[in-house]
Amino acid sequence: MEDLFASLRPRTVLAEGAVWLPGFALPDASALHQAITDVSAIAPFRHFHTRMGPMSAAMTSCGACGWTADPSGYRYTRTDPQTGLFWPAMPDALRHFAVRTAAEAGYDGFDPASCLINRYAPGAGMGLHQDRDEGRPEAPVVSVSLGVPARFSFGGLTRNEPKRIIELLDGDVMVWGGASRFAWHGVSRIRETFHPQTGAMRYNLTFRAINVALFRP
Ligand code: MD6
Ligand code: FE
Repeated sequence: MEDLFASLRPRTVLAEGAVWLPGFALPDASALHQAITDVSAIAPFRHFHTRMGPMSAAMTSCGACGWTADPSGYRYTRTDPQTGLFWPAMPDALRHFAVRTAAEAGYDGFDPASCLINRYAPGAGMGLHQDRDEGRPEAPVVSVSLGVPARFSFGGLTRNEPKRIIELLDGDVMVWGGASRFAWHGVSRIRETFHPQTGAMRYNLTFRAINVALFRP
C-alpha cells in the first residue's frame, strides 16, 4: 500500500532548488510530535500580532533563536518575548532529521539554528510571503507538514508570478533553497477535517540556518 501511494506522489522538483518529498517524514512522525509537545511545554504556542493584526497560525520555536513578530516587524530573538526565557534547545531528533533531510534533497552541511513551529486550526492560513529574515541565502529551508492537509501556493521570485498549488499531506517535506530560496509562497485557510494524530490541526516545522549577527536578545 505504502509503495502504491508513493508511486502516485513521487518526489517532485517544483523549481530549481525546490524539492517536494511526499511522505518523507512519516517514519519520524512520532519523534516530531514528541518534540512539538516538549518544545511547546516550555515555549507555548501563541498568536503574534503584526502590523496587519493577529496571525491566524499559532507559533513557537526552538533552537539558538526563534522567529518573533510584533507590530514593528519580524526578527529572530534568543529569548521568547512571552516568557523571557531562552527558546528551548532544538531536540536532537529534530536536528538530525533536518540535516538528513536537507542532504537527501542535495544540501549537504545544513546547520539549522532554529525550527519555527506553526500550528493551524481550521480557518487559519498564511498569506503570501517570502522568507528573508535569515541572512543565509545559501542555506535552504526544510519544511515538514504534519496532520491535516493544506493547500500550499508556490510561486516565483516576484509576488505576482503564477503559483503552483500543492496539496501538502501528513509527513510531506519540502526543501527549498538555491534559486528558489526567496520564492513567494502561502497557505490557504485550512479546511475542517480530522487526522488521527493531530485532530483538526495542521503543524508545520521549518528549519532555518540564520546569520548570528541577526540574532536579537
Ligand atoms: C506552512 N510554510 O507550510 C508555511 N516557508 O505552513 C512556510 O511558510 C515555508 O513551508 C519557507 C520555506 C518553506 C515553508
Ligand atoms: Fe515561509
